[in-house]
Amino acid sequence: MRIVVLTGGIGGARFLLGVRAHAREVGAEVTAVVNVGDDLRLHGLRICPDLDSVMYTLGGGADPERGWGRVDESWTVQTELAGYGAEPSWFGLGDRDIATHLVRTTMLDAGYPLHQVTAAVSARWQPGVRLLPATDDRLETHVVVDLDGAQRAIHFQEWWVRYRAQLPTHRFVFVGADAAKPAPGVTEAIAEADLVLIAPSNPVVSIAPILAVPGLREAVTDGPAPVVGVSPIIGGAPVRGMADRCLAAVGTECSAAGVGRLYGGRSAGGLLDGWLVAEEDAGTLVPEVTVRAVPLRMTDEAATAAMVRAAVEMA
Ligand code: GDP
Ligand code: FO1
Ligand code: CA
Repeated sequence: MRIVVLTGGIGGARFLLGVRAHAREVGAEVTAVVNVGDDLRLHGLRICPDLDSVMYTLGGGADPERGWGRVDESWTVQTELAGYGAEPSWFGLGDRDIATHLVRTTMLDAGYPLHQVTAAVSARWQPGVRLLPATDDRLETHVVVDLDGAQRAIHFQEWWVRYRAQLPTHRFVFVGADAAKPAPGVTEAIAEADLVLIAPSNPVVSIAPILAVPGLREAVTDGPAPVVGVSPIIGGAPVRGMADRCLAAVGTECSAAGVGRLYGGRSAGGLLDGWLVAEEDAGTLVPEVTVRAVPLRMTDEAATAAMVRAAVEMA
């Protein structure tokens, strides 16, 4: 059995722990198609937050509290950068994390495409899941905000890390999406999949940038595999993070129903065949979509694997 998961960073990474556990139980292969819209270039380094959250989490190197960056981290370089007044100082770079960015940037600068760099860098971590960036091409999420009395587009990371998503926010723009191609292996994995899972990731800044890559959405909707999504919203609120701010900015109700309808039913031109919601949201209706209510808090790997089993059963 082959499972493909569309995923962002922290939430998707925890979900993938459950997918991997379930896959080991039933002998399935898992390919994660990971968002690259968060990526940024800083202090000369290419940083891929969602790929790294997934890689570190599956590899056992992630800081479990933060969800991003490394466990047992130190911040000596960050302090030295501040000593030079090197801006931006608002984005935290841990010493261990910087090694990942150095290796990745060196390989990218040598001309290796991101999907090859991802395979090389993640080999150290033995994630047990194939990691593919949604695209090898430039695709960056920028956010149109009101700032200093004018409308401006700022990088997603500045919007989230520097301003904590507290600026008046008009829309999200996936810079480069139109010219981007699915990374080699992505549409092939989807075409051969027995099941496509939409992780309980942020629908607006994690899943949408993946689907914005021309040909990727169609590969899913026209593909052979049933598509089951997992709601990141429980009882009208995200379990963590700023998905509520994102949904508000795109005019979508912050609810399991709202996100289900945002993804839409596959037979109505949308994405989903099935939609897993929390028990608190039992009774959620999404036109043309089979909805099922199950425990949806990823409290540990077994709880998450149970969610995955429910998704597989729906398919
Ligand atoms: P990011 O890229 O680091 O923001 O991570 P993702 O986009 O992959 O996931 C963020 C989303 O994960 C948030 O919207 C959370 O609501 C969701 N999330 C986190 N923990 C849980 C959980 O235990 N259950 C569910 N259903 N969603 C969760
Ligand atoms: N998130 C923060 O809130 N503050 C940070 O200083 C920060 C640094 C950082 C460094 C590397 C990395 O891979 C991720 C980092 N993140 C940080 C998380 C990042 O903003 C993620 O993109 C978001 O969590 C959403 O995916
Ligand atoms: Ca992300």
